[in-house]
Amino acid sequence: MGKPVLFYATLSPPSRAVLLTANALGVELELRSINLLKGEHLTEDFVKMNPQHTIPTLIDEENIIYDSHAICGYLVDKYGKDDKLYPKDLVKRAQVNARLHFDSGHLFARLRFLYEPILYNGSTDCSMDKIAYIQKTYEIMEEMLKEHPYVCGDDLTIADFCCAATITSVDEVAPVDEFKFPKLLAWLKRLSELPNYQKINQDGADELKRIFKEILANNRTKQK
Ligand SMILES: N[C@@H](CCC(=O)N[C@@H](CS)C(=O)NCC(=O)O)C(=O)O
Repeated sequence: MGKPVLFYATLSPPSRAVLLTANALGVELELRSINLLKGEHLTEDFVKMNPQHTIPTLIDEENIIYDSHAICGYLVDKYGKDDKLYPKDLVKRAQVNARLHFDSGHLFARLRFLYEPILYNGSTDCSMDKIAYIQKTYEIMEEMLKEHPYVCGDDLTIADFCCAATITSVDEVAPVDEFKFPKLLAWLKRLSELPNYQKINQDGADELKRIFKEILANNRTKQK
């Protein structure tokens, strides 16, 4: 049986969430890099595979799975030695799913709302409104982490990987105030101590923020 194939980019937060999951499970993936800025996700073949033309996209034994949250859960269910990262218990799983939807529908959605027009459409709209809208999600995260070290309680789950991959990709543009969000910062530090975290997540997150600022500056120059 061949390795599962992952179409991904190190700049992409949801791709990095999948890589963090695979790393935690010890699953080897065959990595195929996709350059979104060059439109490599819009080819006929890619769209046939994933009509949403998003990365990450996984092929495992001819099955195509997309959406990072679905992929992370799938990898734990299929390859995990146990269910710690994505519990099978009905209530615990529902709680992890809720946090995965929180990433998808709030954290990542707000990052996307700010980043995409600037990265792809020449926009210069990096308004305080959009930044504050992202920072509103930090308030929710701070509450989630009030009594526990991880977003779903005492144990690390795939929801931590997904939320962290997003926040680390935007936290310089929408800064995390150390006085308002001490639990959130402590959680990020806790995750940063995971094996290979720097290489798998932080380097790509830092590069995305650097590129975002560079493209924003270029867009502003062109608009003058
Ligand atoms: N909910 C999806 C979002 C994936 C997503 O939007 N990925 C971006 C890159 S970070 C992408 O592929 N954008 C290209 C497009 O939407 O056409 C997931 O978690 O996988």
